[in-house]
Amino acid sequence: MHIEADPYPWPYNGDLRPANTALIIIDMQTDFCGPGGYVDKMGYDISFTRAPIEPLRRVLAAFRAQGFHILHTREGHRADLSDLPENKRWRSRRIGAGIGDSGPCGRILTRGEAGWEIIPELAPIAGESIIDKPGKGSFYATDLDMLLRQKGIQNIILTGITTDVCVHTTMREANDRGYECVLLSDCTGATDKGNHLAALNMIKMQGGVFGAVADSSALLRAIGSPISV
Ligand code: C5J
Repeated sequence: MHIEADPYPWPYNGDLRPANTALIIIDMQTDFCGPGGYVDKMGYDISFTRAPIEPLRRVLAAFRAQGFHILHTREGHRADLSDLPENKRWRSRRIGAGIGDSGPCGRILTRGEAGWEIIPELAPIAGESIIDKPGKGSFYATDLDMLLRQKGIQNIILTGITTDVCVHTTMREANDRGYECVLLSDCTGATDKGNHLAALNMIKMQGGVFGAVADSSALLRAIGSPISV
């Protein structure tokens, strides 16, 4: 089985099964897409980072029904900020959304605070792994690679926010580790539309330098799931 994707039908070897394929949902937290969160405080239009919620909800329901592996990530820092690089804090304060400072949703990007939680529409359920990460990539300073290897994962379907930052960094990290990756264009979003489109384009260069790009309807069609789950 494969899905219609650009620049090649994905995965490359046609071996797409619930047992060897993981859906990774990156940072669908209030801080990145909710009112009063980090992205909102920085002054960006959160409609761009909220756009993936509905398509992602449909993919999540279909994947749960078919028994695919599902993992969620959360970007955030320890309450004492001991894992927050000083330059990351400085830059966030400079744009008016200091990590660790108080905001409308509690301390910004801080573990345990309301803004750091995954939004209710996409909340993890029992059996789904959650990866807490201090950086943009989901492999750096986490046990994600170990979990994927233990589960026998070969294919990764990347979704979440933001396309050009945490999703892209994770896709690059995964690709270098030999995972076969696809990014779902309508299940991702960025703080800037142009950056979202550029990030999609970068994946497709050089015959698919980081993998491929598809959309959720192609995926749902391929796995035989009704598009309107
Ligand atoms: C950012 C993320 N944009 N989840 N984080 O700082 O992409």
